[in-house]
Amino acid sequence: MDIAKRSEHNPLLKPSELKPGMEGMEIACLLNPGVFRYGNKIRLLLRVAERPIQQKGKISFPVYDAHGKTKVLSFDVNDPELDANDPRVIRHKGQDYLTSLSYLRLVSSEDGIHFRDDPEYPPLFGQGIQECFGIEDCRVATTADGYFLSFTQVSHLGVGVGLIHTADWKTYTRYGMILPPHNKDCALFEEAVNNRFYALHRPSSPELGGNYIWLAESPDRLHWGNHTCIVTTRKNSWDCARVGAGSSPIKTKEGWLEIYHGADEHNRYCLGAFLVDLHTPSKVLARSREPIMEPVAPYEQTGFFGHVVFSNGHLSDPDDPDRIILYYGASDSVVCRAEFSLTEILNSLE
Ligand code: MAN
Repeated sequence: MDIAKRSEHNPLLKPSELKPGMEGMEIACLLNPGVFRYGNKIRLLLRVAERPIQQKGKISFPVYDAHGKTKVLSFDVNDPELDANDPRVIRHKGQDYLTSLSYLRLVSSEDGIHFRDDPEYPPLFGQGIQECFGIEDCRVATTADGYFLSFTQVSHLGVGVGLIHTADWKTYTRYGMILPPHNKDCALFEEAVNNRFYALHRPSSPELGGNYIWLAESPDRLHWGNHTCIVTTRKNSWDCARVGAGSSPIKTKEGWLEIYHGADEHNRYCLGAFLVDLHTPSKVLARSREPIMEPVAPYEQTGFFGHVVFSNGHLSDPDDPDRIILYYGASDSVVCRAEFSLTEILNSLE
């Protein structure tokens, strides 16, 4: 059951509509934005993935070197040591690389539909060895203490969760890696519960366990403990291979509502939801049996990586508390918008 009302303006943003942010590169994909309001505007913190214009017979992609300079690595497509079956990652001589390098870029809108680059706010690029393959999929938590950005840090050392704080989108405090590899999909609760901060996150191990959603607790948003697994994958289901949190949970009378993504064995990404207790967030009260959104529109089915709807950002409407405005990446190529009724999502949970 798909209960999303897609915008008739979809896709809102395509790679060809923005100028590359890195010299000599093209934008390969626009993906999965963080979403927030600031200065009377709706802002998206896009994940922009860039790479050099591809030459026939080669796969070329940028990485940062030890001095933070971009360098391009290039492999011959016929190299017997190259595994390039997934357009997102390649393996060469046992080492994994990404086929593009992502950074975060702020675009602004008055109406939530037409977004423009905002030169006042420079992009955020990866820094240091732990981000030498880039930074991705940033969640923006809007709190009484400012904005907290939780995002994926990617390097040959692994994939972990980084944290940045800002109050004005011009000066940033980088706290480094708050959750070590392998971990991603970290969404912070926007307010404390019983004087503790909470976050959803997704550690994964290749052997025991799986790609499950966990809850963690912290006194300061930097040091996380009391980790508890709360949502696992389900056999023979749309979310049988992987689940991961979207953005900050939405506070409702019935509990904290989280919109999450689930993927199956064919890497088809859908959205579902679950509800946790307002006072004991480790207690899951209800969950979607069927997805609330599936990749059914043409732009969700074909692109850089087809059959993907992936969201890590949404807004509530201050004038209509039932309305959720969700922004999402479709086919890992374009940025789109859809609306949901909160009541409809809650009623669909089991
Ligand atoms: C992973 C991440 C996301 C991406 C999906 C689908 O979960 O890299 O950014 O959208 O895969 O490819």
